[in-house]
Amino acid sequence: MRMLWGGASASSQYEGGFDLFNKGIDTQDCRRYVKRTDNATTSTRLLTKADIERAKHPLEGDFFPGRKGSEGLSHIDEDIEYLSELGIDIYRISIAWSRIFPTGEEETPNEDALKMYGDILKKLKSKGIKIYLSLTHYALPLALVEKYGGWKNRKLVDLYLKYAKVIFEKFGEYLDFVVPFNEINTGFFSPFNGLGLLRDENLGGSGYDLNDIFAGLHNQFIASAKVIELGRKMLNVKFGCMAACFCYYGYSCNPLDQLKTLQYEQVNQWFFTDVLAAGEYPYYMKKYFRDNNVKVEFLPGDEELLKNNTADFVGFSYYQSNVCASEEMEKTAGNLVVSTKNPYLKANEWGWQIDPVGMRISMNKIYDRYKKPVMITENSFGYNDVLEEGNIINDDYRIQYLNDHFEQIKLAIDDGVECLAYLLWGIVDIVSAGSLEMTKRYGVVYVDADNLGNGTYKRYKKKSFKFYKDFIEKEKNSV
Ligand code: BGP
Repeated sequence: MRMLWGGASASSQYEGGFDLFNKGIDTQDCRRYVKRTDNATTSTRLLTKADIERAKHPLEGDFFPGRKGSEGLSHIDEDIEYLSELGIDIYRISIAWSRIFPTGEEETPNEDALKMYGDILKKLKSKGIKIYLSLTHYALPLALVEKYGGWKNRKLVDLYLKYAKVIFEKFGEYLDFVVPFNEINTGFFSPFNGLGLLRDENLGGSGYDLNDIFAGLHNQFIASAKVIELGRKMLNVKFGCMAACFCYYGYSCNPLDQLKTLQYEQVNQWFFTDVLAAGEYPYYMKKYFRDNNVKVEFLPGDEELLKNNTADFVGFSYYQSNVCASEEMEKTAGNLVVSTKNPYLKANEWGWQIDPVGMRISMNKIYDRYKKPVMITENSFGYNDVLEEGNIINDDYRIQYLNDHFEQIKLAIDDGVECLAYLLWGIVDIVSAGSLEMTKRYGVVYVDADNLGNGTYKRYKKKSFKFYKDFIEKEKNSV
């Protein structure tokens, strides 16, 4: 099958429609936009009890970007036309669990929400677009955080399976690819809060207990395996796992920098895909758990479940590469924070380092490790695009970024890597997951909205729209 070219988005960053069809409040609806500090990192908050109270009872002027997204649900027909005009083969969307089960525990699903998603999937299929579904993209019903403490409670596995079963029953005929969890390796140490753990300031450090983190991850691994086991009985789709690929380089040829780089990649990247694509916990995590007093509770049958329900392909999001330097390493929340700049690379205003060759390196490393097809599930260049006179957006920098990355993808395929698809992140501009900023734009279609949700939400094609459209057409005609 020819490699597919498409796009991707996420419910809480795209949809808006916060109060449509009695949606339950979820963890992404609680993340309040906090003006960015003047350095390149963002100052978004992690979820605390106070944040939840504030989200339930907002103060004057509070803004929760996940509740507006790019107002996608009210522009869905127009946006699908853009996807069709681009000629994309495949589109990745996520479904908000809390639309289907507002508290996560209702007896029956929300039929209005199911109809809404069904209409979207039908429209996409009517345009000949394959569907890649993320069952969840960081968000979980807030009620499950408050009642069970989030994913650290094994109860969530059953509730998640119940949600997945409804999605498979209702939409199975439309689905081509499914991933149970978006970027399972970034949910816990970042503002995304994919585990739904409450940060406890009294704990000091990152505010998390490492045992809660790895209990939550184990439950997500088990949920992923159970979803794949169920889905293989019900559907004819390919199941993926997905991790953010950070592509690490040692700061120098100092062996200590190389050692730190190896360790950083193991804990922050390979651990997750080793479990989900190879089917078992890797040796190096046993030492990590010993050194950090972490005890992961395996229930009877967990090992077989993981071994017998591995992913068909390995998805990864790729934006940038990073540098690991032993003297700059610092441990937080059981992870190493990397802050070193690469003198050979340029970066965007968020400090993300532009490295097309890193894409080729990542594709080779992932394929070499698992000998399973890879899929680039997110890629593009975050930039504060300017809407010029006549509603023009001259994003030549994004065209350059995409062109350079496409070249490296083709070189990786020439190396022998089997790549299923490339998905451009946020084809229509969406809210940034990390910084909650609308001005960190990735798309080839501009959305007129600012970081506080003000604007017309009108869409305007960027210069990169034609670039991507022409590229896809050339790809289709080249086979
Ligand atoms: C990934 C997420 C996406 C997306 C992307 C870009 O981690 O899967 O949701 O947002 O990062 O990051 P950001 O939006 O923070 O710029």
